Amino acid sequence: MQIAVLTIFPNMFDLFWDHGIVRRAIAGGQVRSETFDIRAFTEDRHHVTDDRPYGGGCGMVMKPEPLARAITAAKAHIEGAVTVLMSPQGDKLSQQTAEGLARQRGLIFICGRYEGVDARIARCHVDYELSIGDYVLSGGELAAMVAMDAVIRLLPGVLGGAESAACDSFSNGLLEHGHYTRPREFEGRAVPEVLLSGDHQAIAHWRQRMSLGETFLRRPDLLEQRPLDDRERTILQEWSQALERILKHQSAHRPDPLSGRQ
Ligand code: 4GX
Repeated sequence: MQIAVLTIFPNMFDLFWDHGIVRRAIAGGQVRSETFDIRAFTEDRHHVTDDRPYGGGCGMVMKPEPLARAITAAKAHIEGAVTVLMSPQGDKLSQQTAEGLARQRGLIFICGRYEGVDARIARCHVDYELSIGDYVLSGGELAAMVAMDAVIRLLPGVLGGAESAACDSFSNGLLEHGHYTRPREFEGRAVPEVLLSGDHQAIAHWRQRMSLGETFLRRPDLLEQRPLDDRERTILQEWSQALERILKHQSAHRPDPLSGRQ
C-alpha cells in the first residue's frame, strides 16, 4: 500500500516511519510512505499556510490553495488513493474502519492545524473524514499516526504468524485474556496453574473464559454488539451461575438482626 501524509510538520513523522512494525513494513515493501510538506506548496514569499477566518472569531484557518496543490501532487504519486482528513468531526476510528482503510490501494492523510482547514477543501478534495476520538488535539499529525499504525499492521505480510493480527484484541470483538511470562512467581503472585499444565485444550478454554469474563466486566457494550456462539453463551452462563452462587451465599450471611450492630 502507498501512504502519503500532508502536514506542515513533516519531521514529526521521521520517528514514526523509523520504528517497529511500521519500519519493517516499509523495509519489507508492504508499505511505501511519503511525507509532503504543505508549506512547500505555498507560492507567497513568506510561505504562509493559515489565514484569519471570514466572519471573525478565534483562531486561524488553513488556506485552501497550498492544501489543494499538495493533495493534487500526492494524488499524482498514488493511483486511486483515498484522501482522509483527520478531524474531530469525522467518523470514529474503530478496528472495522482500520480494516476498511487497509483494503484501499493507497491512502492520503491530511493533517490540519489551527482551527481546521477551509471547508471547501473538506467538501471537494476529501473522500473521508476520520476522528480518533472525542478530544481535541493541536493537530492532525498524531491522529494520522494512530490511524496509520492501526492500518499498517493489518496489511498482508506485515505481521508474522506468531504476532498475527488474528490474535489481537478486537479482531474477534472481545478483550484479550491476561498474558504471563517468566518468572513463575512475581511480587508474590503466581502464574495461573493451567498455563503451566501443557494441556493446550485446557489453556485455550481458560483463555476464552477469561476473555469473555474480562469483556463482560470492562466493556459489556462489546458483548451487546456481537452475536455469541454456543460455547461463548455457555461460558457466560457459567460466569453468571458463579456470581449467583456467591450472591446466594451472601444472603445466607445477612447481618443478625438481634446482634445489636447495624
Ligand atoms: N481526531 N484534531 C485536526 C484541526 C482540524 C479541525 C477540523 C481539520 C478539520 C482530531 C481528533 C483532532 C484537532 C486534529 C483539530 N483539521 N483529529 N485539528 N480528535 O482533535 O482526529
